[in-house]
Amino acid sequence: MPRGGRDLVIHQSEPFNAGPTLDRLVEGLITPTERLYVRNHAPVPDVDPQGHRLRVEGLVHRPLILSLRDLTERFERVEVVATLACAGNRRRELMEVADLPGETPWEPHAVGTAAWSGWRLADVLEAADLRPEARHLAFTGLDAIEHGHGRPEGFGASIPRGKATSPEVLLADRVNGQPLPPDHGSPLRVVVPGYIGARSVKWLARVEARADPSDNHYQRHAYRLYPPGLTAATGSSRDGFALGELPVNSAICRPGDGSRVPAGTVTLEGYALSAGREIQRVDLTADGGASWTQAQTLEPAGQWGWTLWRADLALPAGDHEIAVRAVDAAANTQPESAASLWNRKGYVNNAWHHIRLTAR
Ligand SMILES: Nc1nc2c(c(=O)[nH]1)N[C@H]1C(S)=C(S)[C@@H](COP(=O)(O)O)O[C@H]1N2
Ligand SMILES: [Mo]
Repeated sequence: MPRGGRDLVIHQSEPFNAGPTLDRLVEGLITPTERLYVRNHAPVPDVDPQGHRLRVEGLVHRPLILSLRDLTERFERVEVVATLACAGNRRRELMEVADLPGETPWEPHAVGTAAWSGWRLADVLEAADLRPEARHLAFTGLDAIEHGHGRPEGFGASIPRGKATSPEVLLADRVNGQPLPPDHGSPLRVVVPGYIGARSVKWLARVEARADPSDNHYQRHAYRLYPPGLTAATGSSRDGFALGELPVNSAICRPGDGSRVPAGTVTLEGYALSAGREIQRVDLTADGGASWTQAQTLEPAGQWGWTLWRADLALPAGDHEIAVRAVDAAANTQPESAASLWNRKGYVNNAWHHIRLTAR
C-alpha cells in the first residue's frame, strides 16, 4: 500500500512513524487500514510470503517450522477485532510537563481498531507442546535495528504463558479482510489484544518458549515504566517494570483542540478503551471536574476493541476547557494530571484528556 495519499500525520518518514488526524480517527468503529497508525523502529524488511517460515522452538517438546501454507492447513482461521495502542500514545502531553528528548510526540492518535485474522497462538503452541518450565513466549521480527552497540537485532518482545495461550492472541496474516500491508508486518505478525502495541511483533520469524522474559532490548530495556523522578541521568534500565496490559484511557477527538464552535449545544466525540474490560462510563467536565456530564457510549467493538462515545455539552459564548475520563467494569478510572504520570520514556499517559474550545 502506498504511504502517500493516506490521511496520516507523519512524525518520521524513515523509519515510518505516523498516525491519523484525530478528526478521522473516530469516523467508524473499525479503522480503515490506511488510517491505522504506524510505529516502526527500523526500515520495513522485504519478506517473501511464499518463502517465509515461522520457527517455534525453545522449551517445547516438538519444535515447528511453519510456512503460511502450513498454518492455513493445520490450524483454524479466526478473526478478532482488537484495538492496538502504542505505549507512547498521548506522549505529547507528557512532553509539555517536562522534556523527553528524542521521543516521538504522539497525539492521542497512536491507536486504531481493526479486524485481525489468522491463527490462535494457543493452537500453534499446543501443536508444539510447551514444556512445563515454559513461562514466557518470546517473539522476534525480521527487521534489523541498530542500537549503537553490537550487531543489529530484530525487534522482540515476550508475553507470559497465560496470555499467550488465551484465545484472543493471534498470529495474523490479514487485517480488515486483506493481507497485512508491509508497514503492519507482512506477511505475519503477532496481535496481543489488551497489551501495549510493542508486544505485537511484526514480520514475525520466531516464537521461543522460555523460562524468563525475552532478553531483547525492547523487552528488557525499553518499554519499561520508570518510577517518578528517574531521568535518563539517574537510574538504570533495570529500574521500573516491563509494561504489558494497557490502562483505561480515553480521548476527545472532535472537535479538535483549539477549535471555534457556535455557542450552544456542542457535540463531542472520542474513544475509550481498557484492556479487555468493558467501558462502563465516559464522563466530561467543562469546569475542571466540579461537575460531570455522562457521554452516550456507542456499541463497543467487542471485548478487545475500543468504545466510541458522543456527548452534547451546553457551552455559552467564551473560552472553555473540556476534559474526559472513562471508567471501566473494574471501576478503574483515569488520573487527573499528566504531571503525576510523567516518566522517563513517556509511556502510558492516561490522564484526563483536555481540549480548549472557543464558543461564540
Ligand atoms: N518487528 C517489529 N514489530 C513491531 C515494531 C517494530 O518496530 N518492529 N513496533 C512495535 C510497536 S512499538 C507498536 S506500537 C506496534 C505498532 O503496530 P502498527 O505499526 O501495525 O500500528 O508494532 C510493534 N511491533
Ligand atoms: Mo509502540
